[in-house]
This record gives sequence, structure tokens and C-alpha cells, in this order.
Amino acid sequence: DGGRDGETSVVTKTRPKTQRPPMYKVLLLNDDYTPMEFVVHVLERFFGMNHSHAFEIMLTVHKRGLAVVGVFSFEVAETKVAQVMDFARRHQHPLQCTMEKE
Ligand code: NFA
Repeated sequence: DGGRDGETSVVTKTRPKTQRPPMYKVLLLNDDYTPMEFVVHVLERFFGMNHSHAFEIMLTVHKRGLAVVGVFSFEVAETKVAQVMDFARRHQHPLQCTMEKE
């Protein structure tokens, strides 16, 4: 839709809509039982955070109930959630990790 180009003095440019893949937020949820050190370890191990950043995010989850720990493509987010859930289960901690479309 080039508008009225050629008809009047109004000129518009068409810009093809570039498609970006949907992104997914990975959320970590607070609970009363998972040790703080375990959560810090999870954030370092699966989300590549350094110790002080991991500690900061862990405290945010602890205080606010949840936090976004990363934003990824569907496949990567799905893998992170599965890895965290499996790791927590193997260590018998109730830690919950979920994802939602951004
Ligand atoms: N609330 C947990 C505790 O006091 C710590 C925790 C933080 C658990 C973040 C889950 C997520 N031990």
C-alpha cells in the first residue's frame, strides 16, 4: 500500500513485516523447602550465571515468589525447564521451573 503516491503530495513507504520467532520466559518458583544453595547452583549450572548474579536472582525468587531467569526460543526453554525439573527431582527438592510465551 503505497498510499497516494503519484496522486497527491503524500508519500508512504511499504515495509515488509519481518517475522521473529516467539520467545519464551523461563520462570523459577519459590517454595519453602529447596535449599538456597541448591537454587544458586541451578542458576549457575543451567543458566550460566556467575555466583553473585545467581545469588541475587535466587533472593528475588525467594522474596517475590518467582522470577524470570531467562528468555529463549521454545526448544531451548523447553530443554532448560526439563533439565531443572529433572535435576531437582533427582535431588528430591520440590523446586518448580516453568515457561510462558513472552
Ligand atoms: N524459599 C527457599 C528457602 O527458604 C529458597 C528458595 C529460593 C526456594 C528460590 C526456591 C526458589 N529455603
